[in-house]
Amino acid sequence: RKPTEVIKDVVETAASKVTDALTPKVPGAPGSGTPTVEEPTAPRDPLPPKSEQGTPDTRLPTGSETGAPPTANAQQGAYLTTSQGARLRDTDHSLKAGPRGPVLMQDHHFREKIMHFDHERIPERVVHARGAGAHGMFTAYGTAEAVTRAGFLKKGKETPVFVRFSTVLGSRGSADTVRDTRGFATKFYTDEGTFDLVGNNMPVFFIQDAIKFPDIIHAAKWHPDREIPQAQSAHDTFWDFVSLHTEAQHHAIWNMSDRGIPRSYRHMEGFGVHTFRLVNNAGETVLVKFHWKPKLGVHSLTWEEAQITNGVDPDFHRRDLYDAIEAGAFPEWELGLQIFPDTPDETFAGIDLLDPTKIVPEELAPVQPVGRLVLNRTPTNFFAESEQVAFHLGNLPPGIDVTNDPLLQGRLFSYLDTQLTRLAGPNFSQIPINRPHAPVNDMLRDGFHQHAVHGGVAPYRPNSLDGGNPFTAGDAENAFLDVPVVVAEAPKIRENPVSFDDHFSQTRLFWLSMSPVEQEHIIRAYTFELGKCYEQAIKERQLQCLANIDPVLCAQVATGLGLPAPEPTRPLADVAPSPALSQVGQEWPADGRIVGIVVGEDGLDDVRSVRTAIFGAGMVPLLIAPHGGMVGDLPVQRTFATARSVEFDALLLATAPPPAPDALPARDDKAGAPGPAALDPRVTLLIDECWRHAKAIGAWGTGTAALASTGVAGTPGVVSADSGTAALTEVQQLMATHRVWQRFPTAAA
Ligand code: HDE
Repeated sequence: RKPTEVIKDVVETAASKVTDALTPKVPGAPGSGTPTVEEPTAPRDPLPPKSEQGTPDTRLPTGSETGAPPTANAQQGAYLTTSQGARLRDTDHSLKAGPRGPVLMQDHHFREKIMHFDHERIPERVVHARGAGAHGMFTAYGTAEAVTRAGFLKKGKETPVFVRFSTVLGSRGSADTVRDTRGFATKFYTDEGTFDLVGNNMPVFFIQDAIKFPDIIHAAKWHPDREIPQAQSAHDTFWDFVSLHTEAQHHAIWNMSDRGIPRSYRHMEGFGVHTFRLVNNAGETVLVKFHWKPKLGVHSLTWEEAQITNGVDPDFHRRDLYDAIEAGAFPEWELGLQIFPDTPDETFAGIDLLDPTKIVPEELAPVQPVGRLVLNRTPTNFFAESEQVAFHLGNLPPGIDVTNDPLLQGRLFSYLDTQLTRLAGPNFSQIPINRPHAPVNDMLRDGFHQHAVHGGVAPYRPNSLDGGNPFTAGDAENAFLDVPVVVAEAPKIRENPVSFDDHFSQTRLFWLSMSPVEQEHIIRAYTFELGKCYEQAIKERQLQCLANIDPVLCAQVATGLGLPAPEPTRPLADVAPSPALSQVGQEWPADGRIVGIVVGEDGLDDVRSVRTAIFGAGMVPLLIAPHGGMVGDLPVQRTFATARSVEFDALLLATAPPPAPDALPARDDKAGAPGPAALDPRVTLLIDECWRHAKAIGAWGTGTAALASTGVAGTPGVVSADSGTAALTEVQQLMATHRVWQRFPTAAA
């Protein structure tokens, strides 16, 4: 069929989908959902909603009011045109006075093309600039119905979502696997208005009051004189701030833990951080914290893996997200709630629920699952969707309300404000990815980049000229309720509640909740980061903070820095650990995990069955051979020159290949060395790294010789088997715990 016919079909289907949703309802008519209210004139049909309020999936015809043809997407027709639709003959040559002559100013096509290109970039987000998004579906279990009237949490309700993951500090082009907090922002396109849950992969924040956000971000981003380092916290200004400003210590220890270097977005928890207030149909309220629990468990990179990945594949997390979705290994999370009674003091078990530097341990308030999120579609266009998506904490449906957390309150201002420059004006909610799926009738008008062709003459209330439309809604029409929380009579002051002064007890709680391996990683992270600072006073001040968290932690970091370990300046908090905070000690599904297989020209029957078994287990095989193309009838994904261990989660060896001609000389090949290396040095490196990064390694047949020659045979998590499938079975069992944890040294134990 001709492209024009295909496009016509798409347009017609899209248009018919939205017609129903947008058909105006007569106010007060049965089933209209609009209230019968006293209006100054007899009600008449409301005007149709804005033409551009279609969902991102069902783009409404742009100009239906002007009689212009409908558009299903931005590219129509088979011919190249100007932006005004005139067909073009040539776009490769500017209009010149003769083939060697000057370019003519009248070349309007040239000027339009270059003008548009000159303005293709928009300002990057001031924080969370680097990110990647995906579409998905949220399905509610119905378990939250008792505590909230929010329709998208009613049993079985399906709500389309868009999620954007991000790092905080780096620029748009920075690497994915840096040590940083990750953003986890979810836009639920609910029938009752959009709900944005703008969270992070850590449950606490550096500051307790939004007024300090510029301070922490100025300190954590690059130094203003040289604009380095990029996407790093290992520098003086960051540690200067967090050591002086001790409420940041709790978030800082999360960053120094393995949570700061996630294996992938699919392996991260998400947290709403603040406490929110839910309200049900009876007007009863509870306080809640939102949690996302990944189906694959929480899993992180090792520090060395993260650093190698920064160079080998700076887009690692972005690629992983898209690859997993395209391979059908859809990333999944459960949304859960920690629910607390809405008491006047807004505390639970002595923990101030308005303090965003505090968690409530799951052992005290279990996370109750209320729905499931599946990401199943990658964006069609990165800029249009992931870059232009705009989140805002004030996007709340009826049934969810905010609390007085001063960090949350400040965010309610910032997220709208920032879009004015980033998305160039106040009409960013008309950009397709930001359009609500609920009908909109908002009386907001004009402004830069207005896409809607509003009808009517009375965008004000009350009016008689537009038949009184739009009408206000009440409880029966599911209007949003600002919960009438009593505000205590109090003086206007710039002060925090006293409970906000406790900066160390939960930081210690986190430290004590870590397994010895995780504690060791934290020690190394602090030692690395402070080791990259120049100012002695900053290192000493942070060591003092560490002494107030835990003397073992402080002593180990001090040794690494070559500095004396100070004594604590306050009694160590007596806190019970929260085992739920550790990512060690459980078993998880291995969906979408990648298994590298070193293959040669022989033993391909075994390789074939291993490959099939890996696919069967929902994982992905990555064949690594001395050359590209095919080995036998199997496609090669990586050569020894292009493979690096950080790309896969476990390694299988079907062969022990001798050095290929393109290998660099190994240590053994140098003059005076005992003899040529038996194994290609790049395969030796793969084995060494996998072993150091505690990944499962398996071999069979001639592959077992590779284990022997690298000296790893017989060590924990290294399997020699009679056949490929036998090796895979054992390796798969090892992968369930994410890593062979006993390979890590644990000096902190
Ligand atoms: Fe944000 N934050 N933030 N933040 N934040 C932004 O909004 C801000 C905070 C978070 O993928 C900005 O559209 C203030 C906590 C995510 O588009 C900006 C404060 C949490 C994203 C902004 C905070 C977050 C942002 C930059 C202190 C976790 C990326 C561009 C009160 C609960 C969203 C933009 C995306 C983005 C302000 C603190 C999460 C400037 C003032 C706490 C995931 O508005």
